[in-house]
Amino acid sequence: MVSALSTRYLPPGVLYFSDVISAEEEVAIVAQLDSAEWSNVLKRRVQHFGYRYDYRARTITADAYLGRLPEWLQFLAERLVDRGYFESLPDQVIANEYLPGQGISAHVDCTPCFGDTIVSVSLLSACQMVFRDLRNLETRTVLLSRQSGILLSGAGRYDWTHEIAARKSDLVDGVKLARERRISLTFRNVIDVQSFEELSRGS
Ligand SMILES: O=C(O)CCC(=O)C(=O)O
Repeated sequence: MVSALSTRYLPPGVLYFSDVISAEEEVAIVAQLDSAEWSNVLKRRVQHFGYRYDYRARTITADAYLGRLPEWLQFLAERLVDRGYFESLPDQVIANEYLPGQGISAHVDCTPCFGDTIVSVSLLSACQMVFRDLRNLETRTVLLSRQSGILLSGAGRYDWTHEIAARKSDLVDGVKLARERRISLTFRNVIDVQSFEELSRGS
């Protein structure tokens, strides 16, 4: 495990970048999220923007459209395009809140629902994300710092799972790092809803 990331260490198609937002922007985004309603459908609280994602059915349908991203997320979506991380403007964001001890199990983001590129921005706390190669179970553990971003594409998006262990601290270079409340913002592009509905009908 390394904390200062070399591109060679990351799974193929994964890119890590620090300082994607400023401390002031982080405070403003968290204030917006906390002034809205968090959903308790999962063990961790979530909020969906752009399109609602159905965790049980693993789908996004046309009636799940919630409207344009709010301005306070749109500027970040535009920044991710300006910096070359996305080719087209992401139109869906899920905010996940993790209290110390909470995590997210190993998964590959819904393949028919979302495009090739996914970016997750970390707010308020660092934590480790574990990647596992589905083909040979090789693992890579990556420290996500506060205000950083991690981009998943290609093999890192489709052939590796990612997860955050449900624990209160991470061991980083032999040092125990306590987790604080962490919020992540995951930006995605919903694949054309019409095609998706055709896909799910098997046509
Ligand atoms: O919290 C994160 O950074 C990852 C979130 C995630 O994997 C997801 O929403 O599918």
